[in-house]
Amino acid sequence: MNIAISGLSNAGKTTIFNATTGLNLETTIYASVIETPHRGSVKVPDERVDWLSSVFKPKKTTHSTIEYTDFIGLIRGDMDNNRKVFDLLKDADAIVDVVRAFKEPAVVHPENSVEPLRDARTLEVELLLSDLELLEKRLARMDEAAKRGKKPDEAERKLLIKCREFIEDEHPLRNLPLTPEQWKSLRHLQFVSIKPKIIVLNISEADMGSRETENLVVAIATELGYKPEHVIPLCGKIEMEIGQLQPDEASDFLNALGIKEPACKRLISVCYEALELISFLTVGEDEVKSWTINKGSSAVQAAGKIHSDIEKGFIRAEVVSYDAFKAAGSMAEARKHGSVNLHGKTYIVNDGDIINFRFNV
Ligand SMILES: Nc1nc2c(ncn2[C@@H]2O[C@H](COP(=O)(O)OP(=O)(O)OP(=O)(O)O)[C@@H](O)[C@H]2O)c(=O)[nH]1
Ligand SMILES: [Mg+2]
Repeated sequence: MNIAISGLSNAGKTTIFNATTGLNLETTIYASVIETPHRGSVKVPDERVDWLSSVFKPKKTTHSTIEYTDFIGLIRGDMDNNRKVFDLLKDADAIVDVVRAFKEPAVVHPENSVEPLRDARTLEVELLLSDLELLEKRLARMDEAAKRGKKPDEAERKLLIKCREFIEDEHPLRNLPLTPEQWKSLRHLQFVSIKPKIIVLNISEADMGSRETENLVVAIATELGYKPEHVIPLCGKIEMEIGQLQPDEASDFLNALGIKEPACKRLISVCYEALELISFLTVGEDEVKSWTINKGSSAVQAAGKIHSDIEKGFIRAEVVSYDAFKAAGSMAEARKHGSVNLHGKTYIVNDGDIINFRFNV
């Protein structure tokens, strides 16, 4: 999974990138100019994988991974600059917009004042403008082709016009109600406002847990049509310090600050929820591994995630839930309790299912 960190310049993008990846890249008080995006990969923390690994003692333990990218800031109205950022967003599964709420006079704000609601709106508008440009171009090309005698694909034309109207009403495409087939038919156009988005509100240390912060979260979520849980207030500066610590040191620090979950974990769990992702697990002496799939995936789709041969030759999925396995303590005990069940191709996989696929090659 690839998550692109975006935002205006100096909002704290690199700070959040450092907090989530544990890296320690330079952060500056002036807008940075970099040619290539920063990339960092992190393990998705999952206690279930750690526990299963302690039971099976496999040769290899593999967590799911997330790749974060961090690049230059978006600039209001500067399409040439923003296009570079959007090219990166096109490859992402989700966008994390960092919105500055911290007040630090030494750090230059591109709009010369700290106004989080305005900036969150600006970031959304820039996505809409980019998609609008793409739509206009596409529709113009269809019209030209029609003039030359090529019969237009009416279904596509209608859909694109619907998208354009939605954007002109200032709504991002991610909120447009469409059928799965329509979503699929839009995919190749690589719209950016179609991507799931989460907002990180980068607050001052003094505002952590404050009533003002709570109100700001609600204001941004309401105004821009986000679920409030998809607007995450956190103090980038502190989170970056936490990201540099060893886990045992970090937990003392978190307790002292009253932070329940560090940013690196919190962002991942919110992204999983927003993207409707779940994990299933495979276990054995060779490897304990977690696999990320879409919620609602069938057993045969999960098999395909591992290998196309397992999908093709699928016979049965032998499934035990993580909780039942943990309660039983071993596969033999879980079987005795009747917790291990055989399922066919259409079984809908649950988060935390431990699966052994039986297949023919
Ligand atoms: N006080 C305070 N300062 C912060 C916080 N987050 C970031 N900063 C500071 O703000 C400045 C900009 O942070 P960066 O992380 O470099 O911001 P950026 O969005 O990556 O900036 P560009 O890459 O230049 O667009 C740095 O001096 C950071 O130390 C915060 O939560 N509180
Ligand atoms: Mg930066």
